[in-house]
Amino acid sequence: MSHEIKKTGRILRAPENFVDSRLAEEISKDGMNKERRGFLRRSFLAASAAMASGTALAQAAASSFEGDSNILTLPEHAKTLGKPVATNAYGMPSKFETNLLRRESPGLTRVSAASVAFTPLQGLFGIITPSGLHFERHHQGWYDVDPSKHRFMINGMVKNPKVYTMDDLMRMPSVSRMHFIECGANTAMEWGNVAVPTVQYSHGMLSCSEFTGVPLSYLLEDCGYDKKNARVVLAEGSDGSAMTRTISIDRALDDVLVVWGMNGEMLRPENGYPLRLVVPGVQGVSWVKWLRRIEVGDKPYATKDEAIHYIDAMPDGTFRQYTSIQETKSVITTPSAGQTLLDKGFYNITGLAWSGRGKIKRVDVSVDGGRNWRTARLETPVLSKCLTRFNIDWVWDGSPAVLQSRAIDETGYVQPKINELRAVRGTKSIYHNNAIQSWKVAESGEVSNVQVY
Ligand SMILES: Nc1nc2c(c(=O)[nH]1)N[C@H]1C(S)=C(S)[C@@H](COP(=O)(O)O)O[C@H]1N2
Ligand SMILES: [Mo]
Repeated sequence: MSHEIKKTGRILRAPENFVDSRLAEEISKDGMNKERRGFLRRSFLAASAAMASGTALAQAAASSFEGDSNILTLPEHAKTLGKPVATNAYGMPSKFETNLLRRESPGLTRVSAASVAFTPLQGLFGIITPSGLHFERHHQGWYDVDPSKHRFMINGMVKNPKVYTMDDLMRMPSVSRMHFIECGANTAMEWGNVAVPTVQYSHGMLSCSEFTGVPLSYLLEDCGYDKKNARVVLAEGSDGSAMTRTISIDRALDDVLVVWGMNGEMLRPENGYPLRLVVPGVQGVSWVKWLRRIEVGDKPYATKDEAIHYIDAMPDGTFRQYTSIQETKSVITTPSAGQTLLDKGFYNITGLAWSGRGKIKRVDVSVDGGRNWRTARLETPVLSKCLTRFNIDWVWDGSPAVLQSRAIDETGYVQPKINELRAVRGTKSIYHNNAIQSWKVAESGEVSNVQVY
């Protein structure tokens, strides 16, 4: 593929401020955060009760309906007037759902406003992340930028450099596309065999939305980019971190979007309101938020965000640069670490699969640590560079089990085991860990994060 800009060189190791190894050790020693586990146990109770209809669980529960006032007596809400419309002019989740939140990992350090809050994957259905739960990752905090004052410029190797207002952009022919965004550092702790306590913290720098905006190719044409000599574009954010990323011109002309819309409304401030870049299949850092400028150039810019950050430490001491694509990956979101199976019997194993190179072709699931595999059901739609939901039946016999999922994409790429990945990549990396994830189910029903080789 001509998309990737490949370059390998010896570069000094970046100062490490992402993983707080001391806290990480405490988590791995302690297994998991006790308070959090209590919450998940309760929420899983509620979730499995809600899921019960139409399953073996429903049959098991049927005998206990006798004498249950919740079904025998009409509830208050069946006999009274409801609240009037527009009491919540902007609709909010039920008061019974207020525990489902973006959270900061107990194992990571917040460096002033630069931080990350993870998406609670264990509590979500389907493939779209509700906008209020879309993960947020900022190098310098977030802003609520006045759209009437926001400007977007295209300059560099173009015939007509232009400055656009939001009104200019929103008059253009727009498209809407569903794509996942994953931070390159998602699942970073697993490189060092640090078992973070829940799927929210191991995989929650992952979200998926419908984005609306104008193709970057349209804007590049509008400015008359230099077709003969242009090799790359540089995207620049208007925030205090001056986030800057080089993107190859092939990719920029392919499926990159300059967007204002997310899930049918304007972007949320945390996610770059009023304008951000969408770079399908590529690590989150290139999806520049509060986008202010695109410069067309003829060589990679090697900015701070691509020369000392977001490089992959290899076992031979070299660093890989511009390894942008998020390779095929999947994870079981329920049952997952921190949850508890309350009884033997039927469970729906469910999870997410995605590939930065196209569509998911197949997901296999193992309940015995990778010895035997069964093919899961993929729920539609299955879209390119988008999350795909998978489901598979499982009857738990009460003995210890190790749950894994393995995704295969349309290029034939198979998601690797952690030891296969380590053999190539070593253990010093932070980024691009797409290994198969293992969840151990103990006899007690408690599910925890383990590594299986
Ligand atoms: N301007 C700007 N853009 C940015 C960032 C930033 O700090 N500033 N963070 C990047 C990183 S590292 C990621 S993973 C994604 C996160 O996008 P989200 O906050 O919408 O999930 O935005 C990227 N774009
Ligand atoms: Mo990121």
